[in-house]
Amino acid sequence: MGLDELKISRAIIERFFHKLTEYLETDVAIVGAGPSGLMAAYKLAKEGFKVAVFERRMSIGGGIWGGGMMFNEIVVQEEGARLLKEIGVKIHQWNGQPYYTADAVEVACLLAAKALEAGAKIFNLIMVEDVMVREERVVGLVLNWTATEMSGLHVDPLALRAKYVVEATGHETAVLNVMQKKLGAKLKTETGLVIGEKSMWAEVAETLTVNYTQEVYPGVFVTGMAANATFGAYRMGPIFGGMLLSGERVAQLIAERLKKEI
Ligand code: 48H
Repeated sequence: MGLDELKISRAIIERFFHKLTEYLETDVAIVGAGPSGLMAAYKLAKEGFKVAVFERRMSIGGGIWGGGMMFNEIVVQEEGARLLKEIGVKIHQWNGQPYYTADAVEVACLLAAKALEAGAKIFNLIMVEDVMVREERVVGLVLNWTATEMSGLHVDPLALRAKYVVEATGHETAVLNVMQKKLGAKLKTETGLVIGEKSMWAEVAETLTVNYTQEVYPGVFVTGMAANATFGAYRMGPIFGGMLLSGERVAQLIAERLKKEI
């Protein structure tokens, strides 16, 4: 039997649209497939919730791949090591001290693999350009192809509904920025605005990442580096435990909410 190019095309088109349609209504929509977003996706999907992740780039993993200054190894502390072990990443203790290294590529791949295996869906090449609101609550996301934005074409987006949105866009805080600009959204920060991240202080920053992981506006939870940027906390450099722990924390907080609603 010869291969039929039209059948290949039909298979892709039908399957993709089936997948996208299925996720137009979801429990949790996560914006950004970096370490915090992927960990949140894995934990929530494992609990049985319907989870979609939207990633602007072609590849998942966000800032993991580059390790520290393109040396593709990352460091985690004891608590972070627990989570890496859980997803099957090989870790190496450094000089008998409580610093653990892992291969950045292995971390990115296994995080995504675990999220997918648990049932989360990842949509790459799609960017979140806006949110959907009802009164003072975010109820969904507004999506467009990354290529549309890059080309500067005027193409209207599509929307999806989610019970909760996770802002996991890292340093950029892309979701909160648009909410600030278009809704004048008053966030649960000291100023009501995205405060912006501070310079490097790893020890404090790693704790604050987890402490600031919370609902920052009705329907929107912030995680990872976006939590530091939102609340004006320090940056931590290439130690990734806080990102993973924050992803785990945001999943716990949202799971508690969703369970109450059942
Ligand atoms: C869809 C989008 C959009 C959009 C952006 O930057 P990330 O890796 O985020 P975190 O918070 O999980 O991890 C942060 C970590 O990588 C890091 O930068 C650290 C630890 N820095 C410390 C320091 O001192 O510098 O991933 C965010 C993802 C990226 O893949 C973006 O492409 C994606 O979000 N993204 N996706 N729609 N509008 N904006």
